[in-house]
This record gives sequence, structure tokens and C-alpha cells, in this order.
Amino acid sequence: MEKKNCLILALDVTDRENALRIANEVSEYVDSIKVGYPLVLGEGLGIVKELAELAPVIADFKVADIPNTDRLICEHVFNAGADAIITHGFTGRDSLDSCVKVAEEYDRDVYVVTEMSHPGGVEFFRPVAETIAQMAADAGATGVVAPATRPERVRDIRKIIGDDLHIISPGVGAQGGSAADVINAGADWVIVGRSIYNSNSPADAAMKICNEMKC
Ligand code: 3DU
Repeated sequence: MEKKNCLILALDVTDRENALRIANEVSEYVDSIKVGYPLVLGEGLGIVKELAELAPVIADFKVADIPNTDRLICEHVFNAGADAIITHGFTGRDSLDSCVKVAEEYDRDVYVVTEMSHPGGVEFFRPVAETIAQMAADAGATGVVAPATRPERVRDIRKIIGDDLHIISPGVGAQGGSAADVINAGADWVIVGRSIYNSNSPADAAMKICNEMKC
């Protein structure tokens, strides 16, 4: 994904009309649109193709299965028009390898979750986050997902992965994280959902975050 605004919209609305309205309003401020289960379960995978006409789509399915199932999921998602997929790493190297292989075949991107941004994200992820980050680098993933709610952890993870991998970072706004702080800590993009799509003016909210980051 091309870095222009350092902002990824998390489009967790559940209906097509709202999704397309918000995506149209903010498309000039975001480098990508992340869709996940809320929107795809609400409207079907076909929404990916419609959104991909406005911005590259990251499919946040946090893929976490055996290699063969992961392969089938990635193929389906890339065929639907997604530019990138988010996968878990705790399922192990063979599962991640399977996603990276499909992404290479399709010339698409893979991001691996390291430590999650919500309070419970420290319970199981914290002790393994660095190991997962190292595995993502070794496996040739595009980048990792790391928590904007804990910029110090983004800094730790950046040290592990070096400059070759990207960090995309959720947790800004509704979850309490600061966009400027996490960009300063080494994230490449922030992922923002509710603070934008619940705003009376999604475009103004997105513009404000962009101005704050001065990316
Ligand atoms: O909190 P927000 O509404 O800005 O949305 C954040 C998005 O990022 C949302 O889609 C959520 O599923 C995703 N996400 C996290 O919040 C935390 C993670 O560790 C990984 C993904």
C-alpha cells in the first residue's frame, strides 16, 4: 500500500449503504480501507470489490487455522479483490507460510497480529508478541499489527522487525490511543474505526487525525 496519509479506515459498519457513504466521504484521507467480519457477515464478500474501487482493501479476518484452510481463505479473499489480509501468528510458522505463499502468488500483502490493543491483549499475547513478530519477519510477511494503545510495545516490536516490515496500528481514539504518539513510536499507519465512522462528519474526523500525525 502506498503511504500518503498514514491512515487506514476500519469500516466496521454492517450495512452496504453506510459503508459506501462513509468510504466515499473519507477516501481522500485514507490509504486503505480495512473490512472485517462485521461488514462482510452483514453484506457478503462482494462488498470488498465495491470498496476496492475507492481504496485498497485490507481483509481483517485474523486468519487462524491449519495451512490448507488458511490457503483456501486467502485465495478466496484475494479473488474477491482484497489487496491484503490480516492473519494470526500463534497458529505457527506453517500456517503463516501458507498465507505468505498465496499472497506471493497473487502479489498481495500479509499482516500478522503480534499483540492486540484491548486490555485482554496482554493476557496471552504479551509473552509471545516478540516471537510472533520475529516469525513474521522470517516468513517474509509484509508487516505486523501492533497496539496503538501501547506505543512502547510498538517501539519494542519495531526493534525486532527492523525497517523492512510495516507496522499497522489499531487502538487510536475509541480505545484511547494517540495517533501521533504511535507514529512517533514507529508505526507506519494507524487503523481508526469508531472515531471516524461514528462521527457526524467522517471526513472532518479523518482529516483531523491526518493533521495530528503530520505523516
Ligand atoms: O477501535 P476502533 O473502532 O478504532 O477499531 C479498531 C479496529 O481494529 C477494529 O476493526 C478492530 O477489530 C481492529 N483491531 C483492533 O482493534 C485491535 C487489534 O489488536 C487488532 C485489530
